[in-house]
Amino acid sequence: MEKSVEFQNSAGEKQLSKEDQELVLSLPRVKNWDYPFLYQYQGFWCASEFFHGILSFQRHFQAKDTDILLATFPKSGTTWLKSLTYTIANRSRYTLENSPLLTTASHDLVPFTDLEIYGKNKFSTLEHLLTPRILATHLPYASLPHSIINSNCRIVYLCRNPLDQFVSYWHFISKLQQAADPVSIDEAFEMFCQGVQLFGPIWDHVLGYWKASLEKSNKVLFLKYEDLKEDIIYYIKKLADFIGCPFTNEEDAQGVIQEISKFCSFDNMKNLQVNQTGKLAWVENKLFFRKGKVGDWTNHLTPSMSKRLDNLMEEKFGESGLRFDDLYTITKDQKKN
Ligand code: PAP
Repeated sequence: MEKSVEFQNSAGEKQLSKEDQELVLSLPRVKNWDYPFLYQYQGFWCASEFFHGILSFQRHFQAKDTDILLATFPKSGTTWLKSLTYTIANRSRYTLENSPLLTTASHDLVPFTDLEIYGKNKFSTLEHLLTPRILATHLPYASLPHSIINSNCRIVYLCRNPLDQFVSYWHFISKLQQAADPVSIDEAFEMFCQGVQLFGPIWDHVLGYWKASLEKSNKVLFLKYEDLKEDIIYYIKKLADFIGCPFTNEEDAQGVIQEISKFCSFDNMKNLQVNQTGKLAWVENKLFFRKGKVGDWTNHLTPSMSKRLDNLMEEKFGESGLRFDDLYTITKDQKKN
């Protein structure tokens, strides 16, 4: 397989230059259950098909001060964050009744800048995005293009309890692969605990943005999926303030924030026709809507698996000030029992 790796972009075109192919082939790699191989590039694991987009994004992207970058580890609530940010930022352009989200998936309205725009050479998309441009990435903070770090553009990071993130990812990839014999959750979990997952290790990803948010709180807003589930009204206001589109007292009194929370809710988004039957280029939209719950890991992971991950998270996050007691409320309750 060494020299027969096909360096296609996600549109299936072979695009990596000879030099970049050599770069990728020089990287450490592992066989994994989600992609045939993952390559370790700048400390994170990446599939061969994403290199064209990522390298091109890193080398050429020019951020504007007005840009908003949504950054997530896969399956941490990206789809939800995209809908919320798009709706908040464009509420003077579109009412909820004529929102483009009613007919277009949030992944199409807020495309992944690296994988989708640079990965498929769709540069005209960048020119056609509304202002503020809302961009998205799964890249770790340390691997973002320099112009994002050096400009005044803002970054919103959403993380999720790694136990639920893992379960969500395992379901997603298993459905995507449609394999007769999908990989067992135990096998996938073993690799996850070793830090091997697309864009992982998850703890490095989370810590990179966590530290950046502490150092530059005006630039990086750090959010947790579980917190949004707990008090979405508070976090919609916080998000709106952070991206420079605060709600007026009048909007607040009129219930605009509540309406946005309902509009972007899991049930409402999941049941839209576009998300029931529509497709992105590579996947059906409905795969991005499974349960949308906190704590589904209890239905899939054994107590010994959750304990192992708990210990691992304590080891990785212990010193950082990022409190995982908040995230692991269910684990804590279980421990009490
Ligand atoms: P991505 O990173 O590949 O784009 P992402 O949207 O982060 O995927 O992950 C999908 C998860 O978000 C699913 O979680 P689950 O598997 O645990 O159910 C999905 O259900 C959940 N999700 C999607 N939309 C919403 C929403 N509006 N509110 C809450 N959760 C949502």
